Amino acid sequence: MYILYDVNLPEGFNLRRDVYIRAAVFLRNLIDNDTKYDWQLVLPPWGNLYHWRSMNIGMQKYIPWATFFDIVSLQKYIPVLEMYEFMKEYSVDRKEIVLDRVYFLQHDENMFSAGKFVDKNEVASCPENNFPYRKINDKFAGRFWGYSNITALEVKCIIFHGTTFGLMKNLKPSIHRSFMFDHMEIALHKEYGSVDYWMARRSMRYNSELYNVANEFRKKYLNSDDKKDNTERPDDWTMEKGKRNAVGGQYLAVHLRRRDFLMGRKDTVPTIKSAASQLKKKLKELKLETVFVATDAKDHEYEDLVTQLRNYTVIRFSPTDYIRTKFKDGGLAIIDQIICSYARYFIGTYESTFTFRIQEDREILGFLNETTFNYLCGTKNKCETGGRWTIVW
Ligand code: GFB
Repeated sequence: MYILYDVNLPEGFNLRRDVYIRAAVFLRNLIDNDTKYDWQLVLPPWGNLYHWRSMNIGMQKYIPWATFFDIVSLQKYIPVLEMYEFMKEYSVDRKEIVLDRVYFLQHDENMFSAGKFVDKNEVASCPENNFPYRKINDKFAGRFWGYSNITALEVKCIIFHGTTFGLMKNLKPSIHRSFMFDHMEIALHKEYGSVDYWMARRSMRYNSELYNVANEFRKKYLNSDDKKDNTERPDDWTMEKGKRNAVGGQYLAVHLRRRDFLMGRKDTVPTIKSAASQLKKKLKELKLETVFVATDAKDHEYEDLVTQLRNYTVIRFSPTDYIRTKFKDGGLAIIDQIICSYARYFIGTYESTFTFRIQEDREILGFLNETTFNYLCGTKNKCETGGRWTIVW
């Protein structure tokens, strides 16, 4: 039995990583509740993301999960398979993949306007606009991650509100072999921040090559390694135990989110001048000399930051062409995230899911909360503290 899913097109990389956790916990529950069938999760290939615009690095489409994540680690939580493996397994000639049933999830707009939320899972008529499926002969064509050889026998539109657990009743494994949930982001976490949540999150170890690149950088430019920083951990995430004694390398790391965050989030995103002054203050307080900057800023903004912090060592990760081409924008994001996660102190950008994922990695590594849940203050000195989603083991 196969579960497939897709996410609202405009959503970014790091929200999609969160949706994976919802899907993975869903599958774990399914396996635990229904031992009759062999359930597997098909990993939706990465690509076509709004933020991934680097040029001259080949196509950023149909990217398998193994480029970013360690599949063996994922498999220690639930059975997963890449899309190309699914295609091989599901269709003998691989020419045509016909899914049995697609559920197109939609919000209940009335609940949002009334502000009253109750669980709902009702078949409804499909929307006239922005509905990506159309019937051609006896099958539905659709987006299907960009594969034109994938179709579906049936598409049901569902008004859904509730956790992923509520999706179980939509499965009819005695009749169908494959189910796809489109707009999986609409289903909420069964229990956000629970042990299950953190197990799934911990299973999302990165591709070991990405750790190697990040670790080399830490060693070469930040004098940081796991032994010194007290961040050693077992290769197998299931053997990992909770701790709070990570020290981290002698550097402060900042995630400075710019680009689309500069529009519509003016109150919570600082100017470069203000970011520099906040960093200076913290560096002085912590008696640190080095700042690692993870950012999507334009070069001139980064140069401006370096100038303002001229009395400190300011450094960012500059990939070789080989690394850029091999790991693409998603891999570069992860390398930045890894380096931030090993810092003595981390400051992020308020409400950025990129920042959230770094905070989670630091929780797993065992840093004190005070060194992790910090945000740059926005303009007008608006300082947000955000929630502290601490780890449970
Ligand atoms: O991951 P993401 O959804 O985080 O989008 P947010 C940010 C993307 O921009 C990443 C790049 O996937 C990266 O490709 N990026 C951002 C970075 N910061 C860095 C960085 O420090 N280093 C590197 N290498 N790349 C969401 C948006 O952004 O915020 C949504 O995706 C929406 O569209 C929402 O605007 C509010 O959560 O920061």
